[in-house]
Amino acid sequence: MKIRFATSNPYKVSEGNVVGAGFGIEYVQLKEPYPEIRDEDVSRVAEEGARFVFDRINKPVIVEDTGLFIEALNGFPGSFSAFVFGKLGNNGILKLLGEVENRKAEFISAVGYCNQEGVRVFKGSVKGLIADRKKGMGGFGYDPIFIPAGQKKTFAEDPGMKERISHRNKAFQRFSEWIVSI
Ligand code: ITT
Repeated sequence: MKIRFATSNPYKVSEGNVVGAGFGIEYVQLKEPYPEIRDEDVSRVAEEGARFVFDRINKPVIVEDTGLFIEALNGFPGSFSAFVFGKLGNNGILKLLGEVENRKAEFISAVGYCNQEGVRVFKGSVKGLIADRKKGMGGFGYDPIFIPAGQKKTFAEDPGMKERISHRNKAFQRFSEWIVSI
């Protein structure tokens, strides 16, 4: 089964396909832009994005929105992670946190699927810590500064570990299970 995945980010497609392989699903990148609404909930962003693309192409599609929620920053950058990454990057986040002891953070991923019947959203999350400096060359985005709970390495240092336990892995597991069951 092939599923259209509207995203500008090919890494997301590869990570989705690691999960999809176990379900006989191939996620195929569709470079169809959509507006990201301003909402603190990544589910709402994914939901509205999926609806927008479906209305455009009139074919079933998923979009996925991810946020990094840092506890000591009251959940910032959260659903504004793409904008903040573009403006501040990982160095800016590390500077904002400074020597703060509470390094707790969570990645939350929401996959929105839209077809003629409407939209459904599937979520996945992983808790962890913000590292004291950037480590690793793999992955993308905030991966060099995120160490998942129970691990010693950042996602960027161990992309194989990321593939197994990430927020995206969990959200795609939930979506994939559902789509093959209907
Ligand atoms: P889309 O076209 O799918 O929106 P994007 O890369 O802009 O691609 P998001 O809006 O979901 O995706 O991402 C928000 C930000 O968080 C963006 O800067 C990403 O680089 C970063 N990000 C998303 N998923 C990530 C992950 O698994 N690991 C590290 N950073 C991630």
